Amino acid sequence: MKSIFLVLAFSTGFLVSKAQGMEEMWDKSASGKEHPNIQWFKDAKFGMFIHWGLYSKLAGVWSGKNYYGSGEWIMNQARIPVKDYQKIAASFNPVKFNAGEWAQLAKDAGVKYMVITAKHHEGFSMFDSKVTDFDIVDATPYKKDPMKALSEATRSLGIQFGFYYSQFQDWYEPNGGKNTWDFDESKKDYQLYYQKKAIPQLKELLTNYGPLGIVWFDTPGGMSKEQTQQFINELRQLQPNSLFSSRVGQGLGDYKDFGDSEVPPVPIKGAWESVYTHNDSWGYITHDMNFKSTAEIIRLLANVASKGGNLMLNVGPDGEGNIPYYSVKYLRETGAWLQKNGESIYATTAGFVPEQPWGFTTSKPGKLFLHVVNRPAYDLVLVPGFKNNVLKVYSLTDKKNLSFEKKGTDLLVRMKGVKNEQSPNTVLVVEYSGTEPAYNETAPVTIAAAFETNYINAAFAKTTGAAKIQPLTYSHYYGDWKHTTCVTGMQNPADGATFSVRIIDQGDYKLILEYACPESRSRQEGILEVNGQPFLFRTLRTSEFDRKAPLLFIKHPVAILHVEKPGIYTMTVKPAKTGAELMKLKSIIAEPVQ
Ligand code: FHN
Repeated sequence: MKSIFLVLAFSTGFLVSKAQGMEEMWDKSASGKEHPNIQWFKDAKFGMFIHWGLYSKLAGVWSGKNYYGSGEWIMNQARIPVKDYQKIAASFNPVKFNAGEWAQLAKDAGVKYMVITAKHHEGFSMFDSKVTDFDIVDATPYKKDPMKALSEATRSLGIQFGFYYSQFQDWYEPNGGKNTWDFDESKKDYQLYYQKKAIPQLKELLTNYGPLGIVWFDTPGGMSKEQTQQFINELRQLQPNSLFSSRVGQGLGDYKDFGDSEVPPVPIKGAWESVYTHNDSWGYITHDMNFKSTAEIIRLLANVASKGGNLMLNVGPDGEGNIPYYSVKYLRETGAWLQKNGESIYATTAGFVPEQPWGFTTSKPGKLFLHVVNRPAYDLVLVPGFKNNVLKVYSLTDKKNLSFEKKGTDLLVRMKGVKNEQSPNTVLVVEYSGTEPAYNETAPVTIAAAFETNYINAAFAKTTGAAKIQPLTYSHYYGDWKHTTCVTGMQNPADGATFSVRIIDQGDYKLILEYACPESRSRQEGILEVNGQPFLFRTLRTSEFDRKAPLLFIKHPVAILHVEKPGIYTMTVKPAKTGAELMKLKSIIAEPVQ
């Protein structure tokens, strides 16, 4: 009876057919109502994403041409007709797939949950579906359901298992979203596609593969808020404990997913996740070797955890079922680091001390974890704004007690003797008494001579006039999204970006502006003011902002600042005259002059 009601609601012919903007593609807003089963997710902190499909066999090549960027989009990039694309299934035979090995890799990597693509935009089902013949059991020589084995193997190692499902985009289906090269988008009946394929398949996934920790939806579309709510209600009945990601759409998800490869610049309340490729593509591409190193993965994990979120890192197995060599290698090395330092990541919350030149902080009751990713010269770690009484400080891996002193609310920790072990992230633990203080949003940014480079990021600016802090999203290769928070909109002297900084050490500092500026708006005069002392500069050209192209930033040294008296300084960047936008300011950089 209920599903007929759903049909009724859906068949009101609610057709939507317009290009998906960034906001739509990535619904970052979650319902805000905490799901009763959310805590495991919040404590998990680290997940494995797996993009696997027919595109994995193409490996970024079609008709002898190499494609760059999201390999899972090759059917779209190359405008491959369904009649040609479906033929790939006939030779898709992942004989090297081994569920136990994949699950063991997840275990060795230290991830707490795994999400794999049951069906991506290409419309091919990587599971045994009775709803279509375009699936791995009916359409390929493999004739087995890898998802059955993988879900069991993963759960048997205590790792939560979930499915990614492209609920709106389906380039195989005449009424599915976004195949505009075979089908006329304006004539599609998305509701029919939801009725005939998406919903029945999701019911299969929520019925035949045991308890799912997560259902990861993506690029929502074709449904109103009411229809999305009914869609969720229907599926929720099958697995009330399963968490639905925010890209179910309409702000109705159980937790928030940021844009691809995006980390917010400051802590975010509630459950949220950052998703990253391991190289520049989600799906396997033979010629994409730009893998993030173990150090990059560990630092990214600490960065995300320090803002209270989860990192779900992707791997893209090839058409045979092999996980790329560097993904296996670097994930295992990450797991080895988590073996020794996991306490500073798993089940932590955002650190109450903002990002510092030396690194990030994460929290547990009575403990602040200092993630030292840039070891300070003379091994002295300054933790500003530490009001609580410190009981002891020690290095996490060898529990070696460290000497420390408090000067006012400055906690100074001596790392002397802490073995470096070439670790990309050395964790120190500060145990303190009293309740955990709130995150200090107004804390000045620290600048210290102990670091070759001190960044003052745009996110920490106080803006005046028309200036605003704006996250800019653009891409390098196709679908390989980048995000940079900048101060934009500075067009006259009243539009400024002001930063409160705390300069710890006396001495000279080279001040460098990091910005983007198109030729058409370059050669404009600007002012960098430090405690009222003006330094003039004229902007240099880099590139125009274009979502489909890299945004190039220049590091433009504009002044030497002599600091006689350490303390709080105010730095302001603004146009010298009224004109076009002065720049897209990414950061001010302070480098101690040796
Ligand atoms: O279009 C997809 C893309 O192929 C990939 O699945 C990512 C993963 O977050 N989501 C969409 C783009 O944001």
